[in-house]
Amino acid sequence: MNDARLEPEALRTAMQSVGNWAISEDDTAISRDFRFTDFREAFAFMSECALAAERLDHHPEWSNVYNRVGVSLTTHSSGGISARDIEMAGIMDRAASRFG
Ligand code: HBI
Repeated sequence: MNDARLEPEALRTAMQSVGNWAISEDDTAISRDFRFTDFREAFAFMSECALAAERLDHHPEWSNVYNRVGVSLTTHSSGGISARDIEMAGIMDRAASRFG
């Protein structure tokens, strides 16, 4: 998976393959807010995603307040959104879908 910044058309196509992620105004990151039943589920989600991030060597910028997890993904080396961000977003979508 390369770190090259996705061009606008490729980015639009790639965004169709993930859930309700928003592109930042400066087109450098994608973000999504996840909401779970309780803190336990939120933290279990974060734990699962943390292991995936290590496997991918692609780490989210995220925050957690009780049952909510806010996530932002960007590719530092290209200063924008790459296929790695899209891949990680899909992994997070699928992890979240396994909770209530
Ligand atoms: N995580 N989200 C994100 N973006 C990056 O560019 C990134 C990362 N984790 C590790 C990393 N870059 C680099 O340390 C490795 O690709 C070498």
